[in-house]
Formats: sequence, structure tokens, C-alpha cells
Amino acid sequence: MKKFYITTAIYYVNAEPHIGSSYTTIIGDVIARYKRMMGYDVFYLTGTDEHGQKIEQAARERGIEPKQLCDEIAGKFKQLWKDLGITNDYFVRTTDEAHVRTVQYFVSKMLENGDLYKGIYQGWYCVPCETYWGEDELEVDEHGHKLCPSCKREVRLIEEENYFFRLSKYNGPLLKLFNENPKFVEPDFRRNEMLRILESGLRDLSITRTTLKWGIPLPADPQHVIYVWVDALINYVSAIGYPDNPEMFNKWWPADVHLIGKEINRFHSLIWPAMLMSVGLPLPKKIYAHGWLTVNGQKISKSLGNAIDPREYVNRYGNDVVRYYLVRDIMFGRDGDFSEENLIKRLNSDLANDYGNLLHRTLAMIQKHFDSRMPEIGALEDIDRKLIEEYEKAEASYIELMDNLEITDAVDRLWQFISLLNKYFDETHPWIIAKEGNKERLGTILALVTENIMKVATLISPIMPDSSAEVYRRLSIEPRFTHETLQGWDNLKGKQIIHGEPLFKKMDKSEIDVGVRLTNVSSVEEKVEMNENTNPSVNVVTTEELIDIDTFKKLDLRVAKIVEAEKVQKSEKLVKLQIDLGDLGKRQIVAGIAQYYNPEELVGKLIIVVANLKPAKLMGIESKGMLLAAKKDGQLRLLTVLGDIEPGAKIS
Ligand code: ME8
Repeated sequence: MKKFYITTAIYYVNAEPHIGSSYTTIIGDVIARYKRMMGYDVFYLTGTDEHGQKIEQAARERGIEPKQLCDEIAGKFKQLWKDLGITNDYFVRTTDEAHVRTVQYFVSKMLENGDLYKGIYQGWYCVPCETYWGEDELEVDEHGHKLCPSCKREVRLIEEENYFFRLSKYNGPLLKLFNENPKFVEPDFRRNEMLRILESGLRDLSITRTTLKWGIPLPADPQHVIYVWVDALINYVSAIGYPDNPEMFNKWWPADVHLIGKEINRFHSLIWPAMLMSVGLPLPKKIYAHGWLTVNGQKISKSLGNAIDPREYVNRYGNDVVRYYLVRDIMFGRDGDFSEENLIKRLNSDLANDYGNLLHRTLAMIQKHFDSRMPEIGALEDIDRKLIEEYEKAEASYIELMDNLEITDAVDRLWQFISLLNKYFDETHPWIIAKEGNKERLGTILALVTENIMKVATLISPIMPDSSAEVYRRLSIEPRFTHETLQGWDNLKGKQIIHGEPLFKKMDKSEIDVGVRLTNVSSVEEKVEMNENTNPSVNVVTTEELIDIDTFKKLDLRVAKIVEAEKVQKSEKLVKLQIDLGDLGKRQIVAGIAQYYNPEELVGKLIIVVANLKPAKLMGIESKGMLLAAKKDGQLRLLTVLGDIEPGAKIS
């Protein structure tokens, strides 16, 4: 049996879990369940990161001991994962005795191997990020305060004797690793960020502190406490028995995927592999650094009061709906926005209409015309054979996309098939055939649709385990999701079916009380877009209306280079771009692409713009032109040119 070892970031216990940390854990769970369904032996690990200054400080603020805080918050994480039906195989805590022993063993090995040396660290430290920064990396605010480039909070100057890790020694081996394994870090734009850091050269890393008590002492020099990041990263091997349980360790290591958020990519893609190289252990196969979630367009934070407990949504809509929404609406890998309004749209259209209603209609007819017994599939007609072919194509693409961790696209592909299945149902008009009394044909249509729904329920079970189990129950089959149920077309013959209530209940937007406050932001934005009559992303041209060449020539289409890009504040969709149009000079445009691209990945890219469009204002910001993009089924891709050409080049 093939194995699959997947981990999430382990979460700090200074604050309670929220929708952001839940996002990583839910996606990890989706992947773990998918691999189990495909026949892998899976180990899914999550846990909590409990040492360091940030936790010590949080405990002090509450007037309790750090360990007491850790126990309390780790308990809350565990309970939340249980409530969300997360199927982690283990929950690691960095205060676990076994973890502490492993960290001491690991770091002692780094010391023995000559990779640690003592020196004076004088520099800057960000407590919220538990990160050391070089002077040249800091940002400065208008009062001259030095700020962390990651979280923008003030850094502290520290000077103390530390042990350093010879990270610079691994610069060359890491470059080689990146060049030989282009998929070591994904998505590719995150990999490129890491490559740029490597190309500018790594500095040695301070990995102990003497002014801190809440941490794991270095055995060779116990006044020194091991840096919390070094301690935390080692969880990925301590949790699977390194070094005491070689049988278990060798079974699972190396990890197949470390799933993390983009802000901690450097630790996982550069420092962690260097640490592993130092002790001579194999490297993980992949680091996947996903994007960040905002809530109704705003950063998740306690002070904004939007660090929501996902149970609030689960209680309102059900676990599967929240999971489906997160996977489908937040393009996996990119930043995305959690909006209750969009969740309801997905629930009503994709789940209630497309999926649930199809099951409902089909089972209602089987109940009525076949006394609730699944009919047999009889002679196939062309339309039936075509449907089977389409299913096979959809299944193959779904599996390929899931294997490549293109989870959003995989689900999107499956829903394209569900649309086809609905179309089949409508085009074969079983209600007319029922009236005509052709039982064999009616049975074939209904059984074929139901077999397809069962297969869809199997494929979607990693994302929506509860509703898939419910579909199975209504078809009188054991809710054990394996790829074997995808085989053949007579899995259901003769089964007793249960019609039951609709699988998903539609919700009305007015039924919700939260979200209203912040969804105003997007409705304002939509209004502006409509009034200005300039949908900034794409305009649809219907093929029926033929135009002559002169009409086309009225458009001044040009190649432009993006020189700056930033998200428009308070807008879910808009990005402000400064573009270079060569001879036409530089100018600003605003485009509704924030849900599809991160501003940072756009800089330097060549795009196509309509350069002679009347200027318009979007959310008060002037836009002088419109970029072109292709849009289909909730996907959007910018148009570009094949090969290099100077900005300003005319398109004809
Ligand atoms: O960084 N959107 O822990 P942490 C998406 N202990 N994901 C989010 C998110 C958001 N808004 N907010 C948090 C640490 N996450 C370290 C990790 S690993 C050896 C040590 C998720 O509590 C995302 O996975 O700050 C992110 O990387 C992680 O939580 C950070 O959690």
C-alpha cells in the first residue's frame, strides 16, 4: 500500500483558532481524505506550537503560567478539529515530552556535525512573527519606528550571545534542490520568491536565546533556549517517532506535503531543508504555501472582531457547505475572501440546485414509478453512451487535478459534469417517457443518473463527507468511500432507495444577520462598476453580431507592462495597476482581478489593454484603460503575448 504523509502548520497558542487556521486544517483534511479514498495509507498531522516569547508574553498578560495557557488553547484547537470532523491521525504539541527529546537530539546532531557556532547576535526581532530581521530588511514608519516587513509591527533590538546555524553553507545545496525539483515549492510564484532569496544569498541564523526561559534548553549549553522556529519545524519528525521509533519514522518520512500559509514559506522551504541536510535526513517532497484568507474583504484580526469561529458557520449551514465553499470559492494557492454572501450563492446554486435537486428529482421518480427499487440499466442509446464517456473524462480530470493539488479546479471540473448530468436528465425527459409507459427506457435513464450521482458523491466525499454519506444511505450502500465504487455501472441494481428531504436547504440572504456590515463594501463596488459601465475585467462579444474591420480598428489594443500593482483597500475585487505603454507613457488602470491574482505576481508581466477607452472611476480611483482577460466558470486569466515584445506594441 502506498503511503502519504501530510502535515499542516502547527498553530501558536497565544490566541484561539479562527477561520484562517481552520482553512489550512480543512484543506489538509480534504487532501488526506482524498488520498485515503484513492487507496493510500495516510498519516495526517496537525498540532500546536507552544514555546517562545509570544506565548510567554500572552501568558504573562493573563497572569497565568505558559503551560496553563498552552493546555487551555491546545484543548480548544483539538475540540474544534473534532467538531469540524477533521481526520488528523495525530495532534502534536511542542511541549510533549517526546517532542522535547527529539528537538534536543536533532539540535545536538547539528552541533556535532559542526553546523552551529557561538557568536554575538545584535539585531532586530519581531515577537509576533518570532523572526530575526536584518537592518536592511526592515520598514520604517512616519515616526521613524522600525517595523517588521511581514506583520508591520514594531521590532525590538536585541543583543545577546547566541548559537548560530551555518545556513549560508546550505545556500548552494538549496539552489541545486530548487533547480532539480521545480515542484518542490508550490505554487510556482511562491517558489520563485524563495529562489530570489537564495540568489541574493542566505545569512547564518541565530538559533538560541538566553533571555528567554519558555523553550527547550540546548543540552550542551542549557542556559541557551532553542529558537522557537527550530523547535517547531522539528515537529514534523518528532510526531512520527524520530529517532526512537525507526520503524514508524521510516514508514512515513519523508513527508509528501507540508501544507502552510504563504507567510511562513521561508522557514519551510529554506531553513527546514537546510536543517534536515545538516543531520542527514531526506527532504520533504513538497511544500505547498497557500494564500491568505480575508473575511468580507478585511484581514482577520481580533481587534476587527472578525477572527470568527468557523463553528458559527458550520452551525448555520452545515460542515459540508463550509468546506465546499472554502475549496470552491477560494482559488487554492491564492489569496481569497471569505464572504457569507458568496457562501450562500454557492449553497443555493451549486449544492441545492445543481446537485441536491438532481438527486431529489431522480429519487422521487424511482419512488413513484419503481416502488423505491433501483431499476436496471437496459439497452443504451447514443445519448447514454455519450454521458458515460463524459463521466469517464470528468473522473480522469478530477483525479489528475486532485493529484496535482489543483483542488479548486478539480471541484470545478466535477460541477461541469453535474451540469451535463442535469442536461441529460432534461433532454431525455423521463417524465414524458413515464407518461408513455416505457418502463425499460425510464428505468435506464433513472438508473444511469443515479449511478452517476453515486460516483459524484464518491469523488466529492473528501470535500463533503457528510452529504456523500447521506447519498450513500439513501441508496442503501455502506458509506465507505473507495475508488472501487467508481467501477462499473450496476452498483445499485435492485437497491431500496430512500427519497427523503432535499440534500441541501436553500438559504435566503435576508435570513443572515452577520456579514451584512461588511458585505456593503462589495455592493458599493458592484454599483460603481455598473454605473461606470466599465466592467474592468472583460467585455463579452457575441459571435452573432458580425463587425467589419473598421469597427475593430477603432480599438487601440496595446501590449503593456505592469510596473506596480496593489490591492484597492476595502475592495474585494479591485487591483490598481501602473502600466508602461512604451511610447504612450505610463498610466494607471483599475481591474477587477483581485480574486484571481496576487498583486505581487503581476509585476513585470506583459498584458493586453484597450488603450483608447474613456477614463472611468472605480471606487473613486481613476482608470485609464481596460485590460483583457478570459473568463469562464468562475475562472479568470489575463491575456498576454507569446514571447517578448516592447511595451506599447500595437495589436492588429
Ligand atoms: O506561524 N488565511 O503559527 P500561526 C489562511 N506556529 N491561512 C491562515 C490565516 C489566514 N488568514 N491565518 C492563519 C505559525 N492561517 C507557526 C507555524 S509550523 C512549524 C509553525 C494558517 O498560529 C496558515 O497555515 O501564526 C498559516 O501559515 C498558519 O495558520 C499560521 O499559524
